Amino acid sequence: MSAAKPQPESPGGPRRFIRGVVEGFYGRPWTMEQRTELFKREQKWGLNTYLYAPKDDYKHRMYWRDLYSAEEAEQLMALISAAKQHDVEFIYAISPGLDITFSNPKEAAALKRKLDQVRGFGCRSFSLLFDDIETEMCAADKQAFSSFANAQVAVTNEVYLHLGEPETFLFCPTEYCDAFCKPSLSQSAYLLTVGEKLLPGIDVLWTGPKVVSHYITVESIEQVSSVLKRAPVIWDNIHANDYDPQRIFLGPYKDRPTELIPKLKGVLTNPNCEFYPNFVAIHTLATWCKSNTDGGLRDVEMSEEEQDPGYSPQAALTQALTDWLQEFLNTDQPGGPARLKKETSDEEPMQTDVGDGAYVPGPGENPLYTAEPLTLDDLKLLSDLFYLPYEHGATAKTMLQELDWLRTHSRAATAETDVTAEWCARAQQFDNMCEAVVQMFNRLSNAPNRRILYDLYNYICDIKSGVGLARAYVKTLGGAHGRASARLLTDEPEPWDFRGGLSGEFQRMLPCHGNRDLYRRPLMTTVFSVRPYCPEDKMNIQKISREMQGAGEDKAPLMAQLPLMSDSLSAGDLSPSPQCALVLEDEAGVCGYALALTNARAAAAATNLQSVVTDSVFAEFPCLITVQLLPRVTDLAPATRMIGQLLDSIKSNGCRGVFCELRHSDRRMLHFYTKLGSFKTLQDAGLPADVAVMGISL
Ligand code: GDL
Repeated sequence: MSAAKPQPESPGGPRRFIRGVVEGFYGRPWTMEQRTELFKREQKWGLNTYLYAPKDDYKHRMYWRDLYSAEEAEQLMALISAAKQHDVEFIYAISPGLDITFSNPKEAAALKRKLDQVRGFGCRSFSLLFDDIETEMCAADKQAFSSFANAQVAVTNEVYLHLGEPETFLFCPTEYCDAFCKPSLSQSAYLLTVGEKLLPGIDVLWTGPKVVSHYITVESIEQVSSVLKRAPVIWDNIHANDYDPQRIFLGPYKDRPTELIPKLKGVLTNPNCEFYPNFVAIHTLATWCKSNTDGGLRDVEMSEEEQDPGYSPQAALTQALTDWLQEFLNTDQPGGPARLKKETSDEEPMQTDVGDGAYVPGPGENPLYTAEPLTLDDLKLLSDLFYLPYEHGATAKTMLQELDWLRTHSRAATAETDVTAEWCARAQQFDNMCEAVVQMFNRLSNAPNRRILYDLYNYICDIKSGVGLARAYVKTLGGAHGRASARLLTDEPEPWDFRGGLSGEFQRMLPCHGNRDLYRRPLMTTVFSVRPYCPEDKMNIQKISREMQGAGEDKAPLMAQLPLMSDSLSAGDLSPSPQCALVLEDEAGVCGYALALTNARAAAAATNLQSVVTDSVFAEFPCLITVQLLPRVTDLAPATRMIGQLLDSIKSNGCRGVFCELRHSDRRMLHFYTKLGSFKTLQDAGLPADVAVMGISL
């Protein structure tokens, strides 16, 4: 069942490892010219597959039943034959899931008719996609099929057999990643049915643990393979950017150990919507596919260079950027500068836009503008600024760290009258880094290959402005007056001084501000870990609870506070439910905890404790949790992680509602729960004046 390693294609030999690109994103599809360019590159880099699945192409998804017109047919035929010429397998995908009625035989007939038409264009490989659709079946289908999976599998098998069991036939399930599996990967009735009933010649697409997976581990693939009863083809969204118009991904293919290769049927990357900037995404995937998989055990959590002897993301990136630089400097492009073309080519151009007599400035006249050439360092910086969905590149991280340091060590923050020499030196370095971004922008916008530039333009403009704002801000922190500060403080800002439009305003108003903890983590010098509670932690927890209950100017003396069930839980008078107690630790020891009682009412009754919550709260939110953090935990991200883990365990214990009791004087915890955003105030009536009750349904 496990797929072979990448190997030379041999007719009649073992089935090949599918490696290439899926055009599977939302938004403007690529042009036929771009797709043909893609096939050339794929061939050059050793990739062998292209999956045609542009979400917003009318006849791929919304009007899937409609046949192609003569003109469209001609274009598709040309495309399929271009793929063939470049040894690329063209897989035609169709997404009927928006409105198909599985039980109506006319629908299967419509699918067959459409795919027969495409077969007539020379295509031999096909795919049915059921991603991103409603999971509720219509009344007619409910009558005919016992489940959604059965309906999909029936129609897929029928179409596959109709097409004569093509060598390559892919199926994308509706539960296409761990996160979508209900209730979990190993218990998903949907996927178990797919695994059992989908004909064995059909391969299954899978995006990994999440839609956009940070890591894909060997273990996770072994798990899904055992459910699906076949090795999946990874549909990798690592470089997809259709979900955020401010981001594009120019970092290397990463965090997928090459040990995966023998465990998979293939890998297809669904990259950025912009065609030309995908050079790095596709080039590095090709390097990964070619990598040597011999070697001992590796761990994706290990540091980058040691994690995978067969593949180094950094080396693959440098290789890709070196080749990409040549592409940028290629003057033989539509819209490229004729002047350069003339200088670099021996051939006389048939026609140039400067005509025969190219302008030569006379003495005392303006010299011709000569652009500084783009460098490899520029491209490295560009890639660092637009790296990967879960990671910024090294320079971007340094810039964030430096800005954070400058902010927290400024005059205003330290109440000093002057900034120190160190502050000034670091502010200067930060300014230099910002200047490098501006210079990179200038050289990029003068590069001869306009097609790549235009695809990148909005992004580089955006980062240039963002960097400009940060630069001006640092100047004001250092006490600069004049233009820099005026730019930030003016009453009449220009529109580029408040970025992001309405969506930006919404984000700034949300409690977690888009939950950017990911990028704050590298700024922290403290390393926190969350681990299960053990009996030796009891004393520490009691200590933290007492300390926090008594801390704060406006807190009543401990003895005067009304006892809460949470106090008994923290004091150890009530024991937390099994697998429902976690502690947070830093280098100095335990600094926080999260404990839960999954049946709080029963525990209260058993110990004769008075509870402040009403019976209706108990009925809907049976589980009590209590969380506490020492003041040295200033970043709430690790605590958020801890509570996330606790809620997961509570949920897997079968509990569907959680509440917590909070004292109004405990502002920190009130702030924490409010910031989490998901906890709502449950009960006001009948509570002591000092107490609030918040809860969440799981
Ligand atoms: C998805 C969609 C894909 C989209 C991607 C990133 C799959 C199977 N489907 O869920 O079309 O481009 O997310 O937004 O990945």
